[in-house]
Amino acid sequence: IHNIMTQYLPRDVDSILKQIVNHVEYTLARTKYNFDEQHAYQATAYSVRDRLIESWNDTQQYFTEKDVKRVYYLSMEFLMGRYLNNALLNLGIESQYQGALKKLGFDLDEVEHQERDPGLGNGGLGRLAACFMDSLATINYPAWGYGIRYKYGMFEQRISKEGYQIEIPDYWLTAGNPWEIERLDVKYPVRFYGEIKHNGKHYEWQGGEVVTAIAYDSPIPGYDTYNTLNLRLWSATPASEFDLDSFSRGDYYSAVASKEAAEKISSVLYPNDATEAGKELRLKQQHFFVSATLQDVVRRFKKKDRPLTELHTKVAIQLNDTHPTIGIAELMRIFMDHESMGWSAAWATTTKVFSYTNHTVLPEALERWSVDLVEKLLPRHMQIIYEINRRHLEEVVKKYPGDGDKLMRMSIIEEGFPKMVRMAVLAVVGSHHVNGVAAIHSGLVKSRLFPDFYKEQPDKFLNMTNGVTPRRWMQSANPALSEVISRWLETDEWVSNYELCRGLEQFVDSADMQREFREAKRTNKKRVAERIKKEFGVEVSTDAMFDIQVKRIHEYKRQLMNVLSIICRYNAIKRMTPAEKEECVPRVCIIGGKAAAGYVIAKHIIRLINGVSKVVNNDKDVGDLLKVFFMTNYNVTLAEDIIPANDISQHISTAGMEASGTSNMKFVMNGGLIIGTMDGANIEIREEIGNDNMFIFGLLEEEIDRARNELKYGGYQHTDSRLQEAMKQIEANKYCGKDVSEPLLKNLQPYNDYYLVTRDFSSYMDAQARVDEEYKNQTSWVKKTITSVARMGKFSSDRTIREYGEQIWNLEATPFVPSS
Ligand code: 26M
Repeated sequence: IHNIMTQYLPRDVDSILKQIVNHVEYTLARTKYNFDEQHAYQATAYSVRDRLIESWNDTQQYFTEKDVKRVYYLSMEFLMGRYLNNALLNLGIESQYQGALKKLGFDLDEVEHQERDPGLGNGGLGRLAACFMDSLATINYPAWGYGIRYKYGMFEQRISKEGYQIEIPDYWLTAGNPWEIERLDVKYPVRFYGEIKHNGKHYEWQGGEVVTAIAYDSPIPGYDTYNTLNLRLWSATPASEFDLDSFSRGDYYSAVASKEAAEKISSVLYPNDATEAGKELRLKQQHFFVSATLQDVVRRFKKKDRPLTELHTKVAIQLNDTHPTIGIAELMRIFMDHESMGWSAAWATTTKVFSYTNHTVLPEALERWSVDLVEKLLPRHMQIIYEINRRHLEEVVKKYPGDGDKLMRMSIIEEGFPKMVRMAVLAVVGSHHVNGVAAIHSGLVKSRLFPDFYKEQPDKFLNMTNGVTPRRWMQSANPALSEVISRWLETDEWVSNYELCRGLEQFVDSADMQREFREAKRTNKKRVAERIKKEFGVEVSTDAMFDIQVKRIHEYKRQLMNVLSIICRYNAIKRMTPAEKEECVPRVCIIGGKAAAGYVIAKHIIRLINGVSKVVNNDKDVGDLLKVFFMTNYNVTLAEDIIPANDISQHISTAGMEASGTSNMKFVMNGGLIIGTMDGANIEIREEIGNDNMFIFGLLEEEIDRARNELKYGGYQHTDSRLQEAMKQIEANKYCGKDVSEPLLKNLQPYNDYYLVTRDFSSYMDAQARVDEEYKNQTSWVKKTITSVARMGKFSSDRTIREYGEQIWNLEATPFVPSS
């Protein structure tokens, strides 16, 4: 194993040990003879951080010296997961740290488990941002991530003894965060409310409330490179000026209280995933981090003396969904009101800087803010948005005189009561490129979301199929399989060049390789079986098929269809003769995921799963043939534990509704097969690995509208007797009370079944039967998994990021090579 970084780091176990002990003594102020695992973690983290700080500073200085173009990835969410193991692997010093900690009486693995999982994101969108940071660093692109340092991340999920979800606040900073550096000197004022004045030359935004954004920086190491990027998260604090008004009124307490309010802005991550909440505080969060970021970016650009009209030659800004879209108006405001640029020059530059990634076509997820709210909170931005819209519509009118409908459709403002600002339209108008996140989704972005815009500027719209980092999702999460891959390929370079895994295919018929793949799988299943034993007190067999569906709970993801099919499987087992039971493939069904706190139906689905779990797991007739578990608190750390144990995973959204999915990629890379619909990246995975290596079922996207109408207007009613039986049992409250069963069943009535659960059900059951049949032939099964692992190269986020770099950002890879 070679790693470029080891040349530059003291790599002997003893000097590492010394550094750790030093931090125990001088950073943690503990005696070196008495510290526990948590202190060992803290000290280890600080010693790794020390190594990163040097490369981090060198990298940033190098980028500045070379005056390279940088990309700024703006995201409300960065779902980073734990840092320690990732840093050790990227730096290539894991074994040395293992040795040093061993000498101190600790096990690296256990020390790593002391780290809190920073959950500063909801799901796919936040995790994508994290994978992108890893790839940006690894490819040596000059890049920064910008976001919010929430005090409370994604809530911790617990399950009550009755089976309901409970949300616990996630104060993840209790034991401090060794991976961040507080930069009290990097701070910017951010204004809200107030009025607009014209001073004869330009507009000025005055009054209102001002908060200060403070920077917290975390180093992002790349794999096998010295380059280290920066993730800058902003925290809100009271502005330093005194509230003289309150003071002069002698109102000390309200002066202090108004300062307290500032910190609220960065206090909590909104735990919604794909449903727009429309809360004022959320818009405040957006403007807060975007304004601080743009001030920071412009300041950096202005260090060299040159006109701001050239900003786009050194700066690309990627909007991760519409959440940071207010930045388009904010940059215009900075250009015009602070930098005295005219409208045309300001707009020309702005639209060369921004690009926008759309992550969903669900109408309920598209961000819209009421004009009243934007006017109140960000009065100058509202003026600017109106002017952007006026000029934009002027062009439309010129081209399509008299076409009022077109005007309505293309307007940034939705006319209605109340009037709304459509953030997605603002993002499209203000960006040079707009991309979807998988081929089918990018097609829908053009045909469904923005057809009028696509017609005018077809080249503006691109596809950038998502990817995931093989460092975290294979090398780190699955050392057993990674070791097998490296041995057969005689290199570990596949970790940063996934295409090399193609080389595995030539050995697919080797009984040795097949055995090693199966042994790795068993290792991973054993670990999960132990976890199940500990958490549920239930013994499961590693011979059983491990069937996993983990993702946010949402109707379109159809966890309900999964649990319905589990009920059918249970009923079938109950009817089996002993001889039939002999033939039956045992399954362990694992479901996990959080429901947004206010998403009632999603919470009911969790309750039903827990009810089914209880009935099935306690039924003596069933034995090993079926076990069902709802794994609580699904997060990045839990994903790293269970994904490597999958035999099969479920990605069964209604066609056209899952923009991409990214866990589907992780599951296959870890040696499992997929049961899924023709949706999101499933389609491209099938293209890469072959139809024979997947279990595809269900209606196609182009069939959905018609099928929905048939259901709704009585042209179709399912006749699946298994489904009827399952629904009858639910109705009889066999698994849960009627508070849960009634609303769930109501949603399955033909006229209500928007997600087509009953329509796709038979096809789904057929696919499940094929899964059972194929699993009986373990040799052909493992061959399918080997072939799939070999062919997943497209889904490395390194490929994705290269495409963004070449087609959208226009970046050069800029590796820093230290001289010593
Ligand atoms: C909106 C309003 C208020 C609070 C939160 C939100 C919000 C937060 C996250 C809305 C959407 C959010 O994420 C959407 C998301 O995660 N989309 C997923 O993006 C992945 C990466 O591209 C895709 O793989 C998934 O298919 C897509 O669902």
